[in-house]
Amino acid sequence: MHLRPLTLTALASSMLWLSACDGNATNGAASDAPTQAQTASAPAVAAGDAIEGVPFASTAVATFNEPWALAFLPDGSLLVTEKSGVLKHVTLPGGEAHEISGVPEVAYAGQGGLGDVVPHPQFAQNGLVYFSYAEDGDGGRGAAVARARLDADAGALQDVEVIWRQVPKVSGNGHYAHRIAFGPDGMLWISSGDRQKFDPAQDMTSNMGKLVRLNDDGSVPADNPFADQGEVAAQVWALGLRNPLGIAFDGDGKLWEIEMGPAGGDEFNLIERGGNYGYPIVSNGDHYDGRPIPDHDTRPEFIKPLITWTPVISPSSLMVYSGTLFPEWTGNAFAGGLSGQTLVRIELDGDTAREAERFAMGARIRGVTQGPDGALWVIEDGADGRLIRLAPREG
Ligand SMILES: [Ca+2]
Repeated sequence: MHLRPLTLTALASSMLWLSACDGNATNGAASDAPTQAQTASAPAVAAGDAIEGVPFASTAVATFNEPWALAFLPDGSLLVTEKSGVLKHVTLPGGEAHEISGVPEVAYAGQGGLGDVVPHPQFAQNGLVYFSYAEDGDGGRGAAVARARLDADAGALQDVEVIWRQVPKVSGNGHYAHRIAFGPDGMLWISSGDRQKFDPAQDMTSNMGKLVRLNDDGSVPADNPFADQGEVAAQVWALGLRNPLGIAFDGDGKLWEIEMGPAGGDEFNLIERGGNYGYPIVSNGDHYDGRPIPDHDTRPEFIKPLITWTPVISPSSLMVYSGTLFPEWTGNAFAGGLSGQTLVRIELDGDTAREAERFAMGARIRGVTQGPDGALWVIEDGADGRLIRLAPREG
């Protein structure tokens, strides 16, 4: 790994971002569509808004090279992954970033590389972080999830242990998905994309195109819905997914999922135990080569999405907001959009959801999360992706 020089923001004002600490480190960030390097290098913003035309104050803190995920730690610092295989520890409010050693070699190509990062719910006690990445192996490539102990003082991951892998490994560099979340049940949830191979999403001998639920050590819980159907099937909680780049629990413990559709048909779903979401048999989008895929309403046995987007927004990430800094948004979901260059606000109501608002962010949004004080944080896609704090405007 190479240490990359960082463009840092000198913040003019001393903002007490971390004075309150409700510690909910919602995670978010992910990838699908090919990364397009932003043409103009985005300089760090020393003062004023980083984004024009949005109804909140925005402050850029640092820039990263193809950032993919961001996650807050209990002390108010955060971790940021870069797709090439670099993990950085970022302190606030200054945005100083320090590379963390010990990341395994990643298969950096296309949509693949270092992916998500999430701290264990008891990180303050055990120091464990979980991260996903694309790896080479027999037959091709696949996503892996590892856990390790973060020694922030030493700037290193210790005791790295791979606890899950996509099977089988296949050709290509797309649709890893590999988003990670911990549920209120303490379980580890992994979104596993179809690797652009379609049929594995319905094949229970593969964990591709699935939502996986594991114990925090990677073992399989006995109460998973397909626990009696074999080793791989036992991991599966839900199936028929394409490229699920965002998973997030709400305050009631419901799990919401957002995924990229093919040509059209991005989806927002409420995940049900053992549910089949129908890909590639049904989709409200169609194949890129123009061949139709029957829409969801033709096959009611599959769970249909609560929201579909055509034209697509290319969702990258998902979080459910639990803060109060934006009091009118408490309990709403937020999704980053890549091609849409948006942050989408989604109102959740019982078992339903609707798009409420779409903010034009002026850049592909790769990740979104919530800071300890209830600010929203986004990270842009690309070679100079900025880490940006969003907060209500004063007055
Ligand atoms: Ca269709």
